[in-house]
Amino acid sequence: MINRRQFLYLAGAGAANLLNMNGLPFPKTGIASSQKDDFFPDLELSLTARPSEVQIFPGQPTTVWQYKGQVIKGDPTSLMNPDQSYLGPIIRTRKNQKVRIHFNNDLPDRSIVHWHGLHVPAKMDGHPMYVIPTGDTFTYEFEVLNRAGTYWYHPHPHGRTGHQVYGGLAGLFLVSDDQEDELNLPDEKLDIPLVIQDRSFNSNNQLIYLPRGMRDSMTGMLGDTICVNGKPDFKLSVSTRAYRLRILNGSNSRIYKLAWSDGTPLTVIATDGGLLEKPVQKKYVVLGPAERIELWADFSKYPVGTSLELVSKYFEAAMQGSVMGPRRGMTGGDRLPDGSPFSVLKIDVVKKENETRLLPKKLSAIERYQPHDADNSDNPRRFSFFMRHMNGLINGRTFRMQEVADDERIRLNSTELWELANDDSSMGMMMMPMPHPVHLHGKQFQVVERSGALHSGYVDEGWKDTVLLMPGERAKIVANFSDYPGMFLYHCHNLEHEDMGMMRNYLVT
Ligand SMILES: [Cu+2]
Repeated sequence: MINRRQFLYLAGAGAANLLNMNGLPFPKTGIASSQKDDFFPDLELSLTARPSEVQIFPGQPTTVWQYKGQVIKGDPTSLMNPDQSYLGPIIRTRKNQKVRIHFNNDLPDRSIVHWHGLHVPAKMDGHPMYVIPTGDTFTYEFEVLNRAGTYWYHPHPHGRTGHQVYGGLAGLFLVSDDQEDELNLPDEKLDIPLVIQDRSFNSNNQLIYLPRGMRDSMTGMLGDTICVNGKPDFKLSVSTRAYRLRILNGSNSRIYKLAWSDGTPLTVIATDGGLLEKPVQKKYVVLGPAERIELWADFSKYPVGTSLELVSKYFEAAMQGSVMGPRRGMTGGDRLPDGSPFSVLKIDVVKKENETRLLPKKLSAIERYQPHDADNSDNPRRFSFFMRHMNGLINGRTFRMQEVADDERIRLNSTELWELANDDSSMGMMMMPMPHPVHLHGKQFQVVERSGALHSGYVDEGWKDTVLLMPGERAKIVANFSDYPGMFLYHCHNLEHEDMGMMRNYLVT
């Protein structure tokens, strides 16, 4: 049995064979680009999205949608296409590098790429108004202004983002800088990116998306197979030394409560926007969709032969005693509801090696914002996120491509305090309590206060671009709107909620 949604990926495979006749994924049209004569890139890449097949399980390969990349100009090690994974290439850049990327759309669908966490001009941010049709190319040009950190990229066509990311379209965008170099953190083979995603597969090894239709859309897609770097049952063989683990929750809607299986605390060294001031120890870390943490993982205390797991612990995914009851009772992901405990990946300690690196006591300098640093500290902007009648709403409004409301207009170079709320009680029985991971485009911000239903396990000590709000929770954030005027998005990063309209524009002028 092939249902309609599986068929979308399978149909793409036929289209791919035709499109691949063109050969190299070089730019074909460049019509949507704004290529400037005075922009001299240090790094020029092509990135092509197309249907493809990967061997995830024995037997039939899985049809996926995938980014493939190529270095046109610059350091050839800046881009690495992963082996036997649906994930896109890992792009490595340095702060202040100028980057030109030709995005070729060879999907049987419209698309555009968003550089998640990067501070780029509005036109380069992948707003859905810039989607390109099949066969077209969009050329991005920007300078990497972000500090060292683990950023990522994924599609952003309105109404189609959940489908396209689930099909495989996502990749890491890593930035390094001089300050990070000085720390002598574990590098090369000791610097390991781990992209955690959940997927569901049918008996023919094909992806299943939203099998229960609207029921799954309301909660967000929850798969019953945990993949790391595109592979189920992921195993990592390590030596008795320290590693840098860069973890991205690349799932459409699943939240992870990460911990080591033996109870050792997690040593967190970075969040969405790069290194913390100093390492922090957490018994567990709650990581919402699109959020990143980096861990210092030191295996020197374990004897060779030890097996360890990174697990996701049980948590209550909905507010207790809410009018609709716990979210688990409603979720479409019946086989692995949100909040279920499971193993994320297995670590085998296989080799004795002497560690010479020490965990740095100080990692970076972060100027900590306080609420009173904001220009509107007496009168914060308030945005309330909720679902109603199958619509995703922010302050009661759903997404309109070009629409900006009065309370979404921001002065260039201002520093603002925003209060993000997931506790709208005015809806009464219509209110469905669900987590909402809220993402701002184009900015890194700081979480300065949380209130309401307080949950532990967040890492609010550093720069963030996505903040998870559990039901009943509020967070105050401070952001500076410098450098780039124009229209940017803010939205729920539960991708099904986003596709249902829980997304709005803010306009910087
Ligand atoms: Cu949401």
